[in-house]
Amino acid sequence: MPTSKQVSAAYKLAQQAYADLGVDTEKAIKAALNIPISLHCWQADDVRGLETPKTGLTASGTMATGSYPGRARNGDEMRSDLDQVLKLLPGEQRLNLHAFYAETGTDIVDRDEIEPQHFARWLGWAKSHKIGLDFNPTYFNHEKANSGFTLSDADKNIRKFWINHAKASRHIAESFAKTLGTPSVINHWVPDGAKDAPADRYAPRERLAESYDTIFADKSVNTKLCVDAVEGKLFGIGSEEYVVGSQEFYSNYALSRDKVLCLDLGHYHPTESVADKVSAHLQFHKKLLLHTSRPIRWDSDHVVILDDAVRNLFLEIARGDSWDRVYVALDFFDASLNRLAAYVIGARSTRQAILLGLLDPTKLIQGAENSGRPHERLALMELTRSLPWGAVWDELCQRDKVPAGADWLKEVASYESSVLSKRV
Ligand code: RNT
Ligand code: ZN
Repeated sequence: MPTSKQVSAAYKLAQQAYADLGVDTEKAIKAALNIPISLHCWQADDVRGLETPKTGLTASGTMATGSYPGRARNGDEMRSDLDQVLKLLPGEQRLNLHAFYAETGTDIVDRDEIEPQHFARWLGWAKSHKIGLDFNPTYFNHEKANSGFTLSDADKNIRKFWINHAKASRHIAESFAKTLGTPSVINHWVPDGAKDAPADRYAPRERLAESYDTIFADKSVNTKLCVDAVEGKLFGIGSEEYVVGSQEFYSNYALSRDKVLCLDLGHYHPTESVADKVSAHLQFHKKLLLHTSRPIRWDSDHVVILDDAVRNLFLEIARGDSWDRVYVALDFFDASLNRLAAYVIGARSTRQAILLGLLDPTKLIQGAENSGRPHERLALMELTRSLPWGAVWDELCQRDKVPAGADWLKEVASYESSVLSKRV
């Protein structure tokens, strides 16, 4: 592993290589450290939540596979794991909570009755780390989601329950924002859909729009503090044929209701490029929420790596200079490997992609394009792959006092032997 002197020496050379292409690495490092990434709490416990486990629930869209030892079994273990993770990540982080991580002690509180006080421990934790909190209503893993429908269910009472859950959730997000002094992005994703061809595709979508309109009609919530986002998808487990909240549904909904549209890297046909969608949506939508994920053949939610999908996504944000129009959040869950490492790999590769975007010699490449030299454009784009960005990354880590290279693996190993291996 490189010493701190070696990191600095390599950085000096890299700085020059980038300067030759008109890129200021100092500016890129600062900007890359300042872009918040919202860590999803649900990698820590394989999306189980902290409610008293219930039986007889149908799978509703999220599923972590694997049985690597060390899963966090309660809020304290989750926070302890996240403490450790935060030490290994450079840059600004946030935490993204799901409603079913409420801690209600011995009381049984159903989702339509949750309150800010049930997240007091999470809030205290966020305060102590000086980080912001984001939120998600949990419209799955619940007996009232067993039909496969929630906000679009044909049963009025089921819809009402979920509408009340969403309303309660928005007040929680608002209270996080007030206490922490930073807006809370609340993302609505419902699993609603059908395994096989429904006879009616229209009515559920009509009901979904109506339910959201009822939720957002609550004007007592300050939408500067509680920032609502909506997330569509192509298909899910049990909704292979029909998803009520499809991409078209949410794109139009968000646009007409002034909501943030969430794009998840795993929610499209495998040949579609989310990177290409960004500049199309940003002509009309004010802001986007990006869920970085890694679909393998389907929406498998593998740990994010620095693949072309992620890299190209942030290149697009850089080339369109759209940094202040996107919220960045992680969304993956893999139970087959050390979960802390999963966080570190996913969060660090997402920030590496951000850095790569900021290091892009855009002016030069666009100059080649604008003066009719497509071969130069292609050659320069290829060159960016082998530029010494890794040296810039190591310097970024060093400046933020977190391990460079793969030095963080040692910390993960020692936490595994002292803490995770004792969880049986
Ligand atoms: C599901 C969506 C959603 C969830 C989380 C747990 O397909 O991607 O964002 O993964 O809310
Ligand atoms: Zn998602």
